[in-house]
Amino acid sequence: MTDMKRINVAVFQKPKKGKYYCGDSYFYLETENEFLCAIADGLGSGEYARESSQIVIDIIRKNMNESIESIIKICNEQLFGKRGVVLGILKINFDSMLYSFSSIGNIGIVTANRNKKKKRNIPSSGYLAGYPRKFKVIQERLEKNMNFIMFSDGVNDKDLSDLDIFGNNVENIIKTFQYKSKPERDDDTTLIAMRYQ
Ligand SMILES: [Mn+2]
Repeated sequence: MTDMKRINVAVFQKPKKGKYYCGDSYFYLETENEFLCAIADGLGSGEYARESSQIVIDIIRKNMNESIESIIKICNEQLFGKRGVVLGILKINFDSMLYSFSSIGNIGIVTANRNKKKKRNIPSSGYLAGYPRKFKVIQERLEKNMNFIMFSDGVNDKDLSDLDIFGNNVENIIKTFQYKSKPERDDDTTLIAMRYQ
C-alpha cells in the first residue's frame, strides 16, 4: 500500500529555542480517495500550547471524513477554557480532483504548480478558543505535479523565499530548508512539503 501513495510528504519540525515541547502539532493521512493534512499551533509555547494543539489534531484524526467546516466547529467547541490555537487544514479529494483548505490565524498554505505559478493563501484572522468564529474554506482544482507547502509562523518570509517550492522532491525541499534556515528557531516551527504525483 505504501508504494501506492498519491501524495508524497516530508516534514520538518523543531521547538522554539530553549523549549522541550513544541507547541505545534500536525497530522496527515492518505486514504483511498482522500488526503488530509493539518497543522495546529497552540498560542504561546511549551506544554500548554502543545496540549491545545494536540487536542485539535486528535479531533481531526477521529473526524477525518467530516467536512472542513464541521471539523473546525468540533475543534473550536473542545477548546473552550483551554489555550487557543491557530489551525490550517488541507483536504485533497482524488475523485473530484478538487482540494479545499482553510486557515485560521497564522498557518500558511502555498501552492506551486508545474507552470511555475505560486499562490499564497491569506488566512482568516484570529484563533480558535471555544467562541464562534467566521472562517472561509477555499476550494480549487487539483493539478498534476502540484506542490503544497504548509507551515506554522515559525517559518518566516526569508525562510519561505529560500525554499525551492517548485522542487519535484519533497525530501529535498525539506533538506534545503534545514540547510539554509537558522538552526535556532525564534518560534516553534513546522514545515510540511507535499506533492501530488
Ligand atoms: Mn507559532
